Amino acid sequence: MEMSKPVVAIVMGSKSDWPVMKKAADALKEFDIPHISRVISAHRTPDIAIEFAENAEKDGVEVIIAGAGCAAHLAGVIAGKTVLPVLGVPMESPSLKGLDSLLSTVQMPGGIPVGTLAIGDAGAKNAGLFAVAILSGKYPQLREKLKNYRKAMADKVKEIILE
Ligand code: RP5
Repeated sequence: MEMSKPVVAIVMGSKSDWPVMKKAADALKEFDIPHISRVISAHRTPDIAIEFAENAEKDGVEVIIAGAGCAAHLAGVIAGKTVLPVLGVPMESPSLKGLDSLLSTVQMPGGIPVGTLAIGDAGAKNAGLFAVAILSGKYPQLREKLKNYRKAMADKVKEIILE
């Protein structure tokens, strides 16, 4: 695979999101996909959010994963400034357990899509795996690795005998 620069950018609204968003990075690591993880806030650093999204394509990024919590507009703001696929991960929030983040991320008006995953850890992990699936259209070795990954998962389940 010819990937020298990061092809996936993981962005998140706060450093407090990192323990969850690290699951996306871990999934990418399993597939040896170069990536970058950084904090960008749609409301605290809106100019940086726009600049990042405007430059992502020319910087060689192919998929963006954006995690945010509460009034979670980061993924939508970024999607408004790039045609790269944007995957949104809603963070579990203290007051509404992430339902606020989920609805803010998933309810994009028709025209500017954000591919929204589940709230929290599962969503972050699946965002990483979804990025692999998207990239596997261009990098065929990844598709094979993904098939092996699924097979290993199935094999583990088949081994389980409870009584
Ligand atoms: C959002 O607000 C972040 O994505 C985070 O999930 C949430 C809380 O941020 P902190 O107060 O922990 O910085 O912008």
